[in-house]
Amino acid sequence: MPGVPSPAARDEEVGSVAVQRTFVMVKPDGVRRGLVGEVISRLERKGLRLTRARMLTIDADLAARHYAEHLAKPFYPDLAAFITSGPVFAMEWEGEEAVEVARSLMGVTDPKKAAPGTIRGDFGLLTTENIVHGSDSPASAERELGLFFS
Ligand code: RTP
Ligand code: MG
Repeated sequence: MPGVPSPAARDEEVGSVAVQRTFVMVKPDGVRRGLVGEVISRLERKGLRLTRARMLTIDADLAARHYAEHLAKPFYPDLAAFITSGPVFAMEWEGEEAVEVARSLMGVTDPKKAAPGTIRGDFGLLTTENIVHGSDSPASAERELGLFFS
């Protein structure tokens, strides 16, 4: 019948919805400041689903693997010292376009430039101590989830 999609076409439509999972982590400054609940609440209210979580302290080896792309950068020593400075809260979140949605809720890297209404924009000031991490692509999400939830 014209205009009525066949069951196969409907299946394709459902399949095209980009349900993703992403890795989000409250960094040591966020844990110290009691912002774990705030971060969870914002992502939950947006409609993302929390599917796994654990608290841990990152050691130097995990820091180097997680931030492998930044190992040669001048800021890496400060970044490594900070990310290993206390417990973090590591999470897996799921939902439509979860990678980009989580990043948009976080705001840009430098909290001074992050828009009000974002996590970094509302709670941060320093580039290193920017409260939260989120995967920057679906491939990064799979790699990072493997590091923290293997
Ligand atoms: P993240 O990976 O932590 O979610 O942050 P991001 O994607 O927004 O930023 P990225 O470029 O991946 O940088 C990782 C972390 O390194 C610190 N950083 N410092 N001093 C600097 O120029 C500088 N640039 C980056 C930040 O803490 C950033 O979150
Ligand atoms: Mg990054």
